[in-house]
Amino acid sequence: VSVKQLLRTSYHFQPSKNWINDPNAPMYYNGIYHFFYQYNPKGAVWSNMVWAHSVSKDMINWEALEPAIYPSEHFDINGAWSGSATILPNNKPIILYTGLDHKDRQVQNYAVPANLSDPYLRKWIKPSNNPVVNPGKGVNASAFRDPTTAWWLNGHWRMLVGSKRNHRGIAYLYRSRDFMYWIKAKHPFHSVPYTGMWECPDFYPVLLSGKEGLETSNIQGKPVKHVLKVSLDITRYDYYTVGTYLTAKDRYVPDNTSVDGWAGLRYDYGNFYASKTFFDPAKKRRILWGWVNESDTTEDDVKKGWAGIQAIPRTVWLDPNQRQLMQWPIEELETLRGKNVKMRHQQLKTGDHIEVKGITAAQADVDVTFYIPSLDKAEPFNPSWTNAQELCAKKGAEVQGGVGPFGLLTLASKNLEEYTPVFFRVFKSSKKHVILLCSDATSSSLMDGLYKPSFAGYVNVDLADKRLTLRSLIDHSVVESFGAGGKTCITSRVYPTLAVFENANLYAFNHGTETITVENLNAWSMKKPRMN
Ligand code: DQQ
Repeated sequence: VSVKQLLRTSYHFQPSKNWINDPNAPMYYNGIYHFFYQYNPKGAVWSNMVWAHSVSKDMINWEALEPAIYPSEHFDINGAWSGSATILPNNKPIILYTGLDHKDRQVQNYAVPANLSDPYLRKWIKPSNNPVVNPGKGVNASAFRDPTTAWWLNGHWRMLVGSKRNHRGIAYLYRSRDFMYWIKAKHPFHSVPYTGMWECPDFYPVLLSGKEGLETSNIQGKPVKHVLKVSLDITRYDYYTVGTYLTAKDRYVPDNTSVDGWAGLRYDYGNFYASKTFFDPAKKRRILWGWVNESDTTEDDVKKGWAGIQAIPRTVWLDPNQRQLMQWPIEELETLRGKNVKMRHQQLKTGDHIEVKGITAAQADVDVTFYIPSLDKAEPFNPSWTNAQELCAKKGAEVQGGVGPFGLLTLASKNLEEYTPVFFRVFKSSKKHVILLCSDATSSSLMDGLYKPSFAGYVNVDLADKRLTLRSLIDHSVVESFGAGGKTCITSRVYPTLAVFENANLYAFNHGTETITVENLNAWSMKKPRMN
């Protein structure tokens, strides 16, 4: 394997080369999943944006097609930026996307398949009545982009466009009867001061209970809440709120348990941006795609010849507590599971790190249930620790605690010169326990110039059954982790120099004073799918 490809992922979505970013217009059409994404056909840095296109029957094995949308007309000559698909009645897909026009203004365009009987929908046309939405008076033409999937209600289509005005982040609402002639609503759909540009908004209904997903327009007569997600340009993270769609006012109001802005909930407390969901009618689920950027240098990316991957698609649904979402890798991923090893009722005493042997630890899926015999020695929680990432930076995997840190050492070299720990730490506060999940890149690599954050998030569970679960998808230079069945997710990019291929190891560890039991651990070697 050439040095260039040493850190390339195996089962995460990637084209064969070059730069990728945002997922665009994921959709399902006549038995095929379509995935478009921001792509630079000419190199491994962000530039020359086109819509690359891949198709799949399972969202795991992918076939690359020619780019579907690329600059060619006055309304997109300077770039074809992000957008979304809507399936119109009679099963007709249509894409809304942002074009950078000949004056570098951001305008919204549409594109439709040239031939609906081509199962792959290879060719897309951009009719000459584009653009269908201009920035208009009072709208910042250099901050007006990323149209959402449209939804139908009371005789009109509606869609959102992300924007800002001074420092206020805004989701503008547009209405149309025919998808061609759009009028801006008098009031923004939602806006929040001091949050800056809202990129890639996403708005969709979720059922109050159960994992089933809903079509974006399908809300009438159903007990639903709505989710609004925005990608904050300033922090480069994706934040969402759970709330109510006031259909009479055509406005969105977050619940009082949901915080707007960067103190709010995140899909992922690591590297995950510009995400977008779609409804999969084949399996009646809502699926989330998110871009995972590199954490190495631009020079490294140019040397590698590639940059950026997509996270494994995740099924999303409302937590029974109705205050947050749950996420889990799509079940199709399990078709890649090969050799399986297990660990059962294994005690982890202070200082233990026990190897999980017999799988390809650099390319693996690990699912573990930890049992916590006693919570008595949990460290006191200081209420000033509002920032999980700062707490993880202070109390890393090596800092002894009471209950934890315990978890997995992923991508670990033999003598632990390199390792990426994914672990829990349990604290005691006056009312309840506070659980921290960390995915700490600090010790992940001996290489210079890397961004190695101590990503972390709190996990809102009560520990009544004294168990915590953790699933980690390990794929050479990415570790994607799901705590407590998908309550808290963290994705880290890491670039080991020693812990590569067969020199990568996996351990279960405990650096707390209290013994923890690995009640059940399953680890699988992962096979390589057909990837573009
Ligand atoms: N990336 C696209 C924009 C979007 C940004 C351009 C988010 O449409 O706002 O590549 O990463």
